[in-house]
Amino acid sequence: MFKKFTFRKQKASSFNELVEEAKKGYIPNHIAIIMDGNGRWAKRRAMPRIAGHHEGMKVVRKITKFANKMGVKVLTLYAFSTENWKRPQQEVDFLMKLPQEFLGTFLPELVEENVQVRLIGQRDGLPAHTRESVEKAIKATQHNTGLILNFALNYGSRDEMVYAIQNLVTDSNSGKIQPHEITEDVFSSYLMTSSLPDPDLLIRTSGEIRISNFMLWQIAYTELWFTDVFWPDFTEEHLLEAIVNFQRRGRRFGGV
Ligand code: V0D
Repeated sequence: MFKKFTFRKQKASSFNELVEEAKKGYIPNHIAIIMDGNGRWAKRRAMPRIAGHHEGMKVVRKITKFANKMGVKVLTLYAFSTENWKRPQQEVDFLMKLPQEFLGTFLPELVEENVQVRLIGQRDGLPAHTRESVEKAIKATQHNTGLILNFALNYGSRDEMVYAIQNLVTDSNSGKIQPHEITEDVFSSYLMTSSLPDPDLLIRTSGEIRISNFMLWQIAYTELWFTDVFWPDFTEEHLLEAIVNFQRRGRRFGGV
């Protein structure tokens, strides 16, 4: 009479199975992340903002490892913007010590995992201790061939473009380049990301739906992924979710 309900055994895919499945598809070469929500994460726990930043630093390590494991080539992390100097001095001082702390603990691990550290942003504006520890890591990892871990520190996209124009005009005035020779590729080569591919996927955490002066030129064709998750709560599962969603989208770069 009645058709018996048949419960087809739903195979509960483990996280590792989902990872292997995703790896069969197209993995974005370059993922950029705006690591937002550290302060709000702390406030929710009645903790000082710096506690959120510190927790966020641990997530950087976890996500770097996972991106490397997934076969991502470049991971750009927006750690400090040109606007962030407006924050309370104490908070800025704390943030500027994070690279040292991070590298003091994890540099051997990055070397071990063949990660290459890079930096975009105006180095001149950074405190000497911050700049020196990052430059030491860049040097120690410059020949590594695995994931490029590109930190955006004291970075602003408009600032980057103005700086590019200054150098371009200097080269034009000295006769190194003619105006008609300036193409999109030439302009790109004057940006701080010159040796990197454009991001395929940009992720912003914590529910803000803005770009906030991040890689404006470079994200012309980038897929955008916004999540409500605060950066300190961001996990490998969340990154996998963003990658799987990316794989489902058809990218046409303006074609059909
Ligand atoms: C605070 C969330 C790692 C965003 C992550 C100076 C805000 C934790 C670094 C880091 C920050 C930078 C360069 C480097 C090694 C590590 C970092 C800053 C903030 C701003 F070579 N986390 N992190 N830098 N936060």
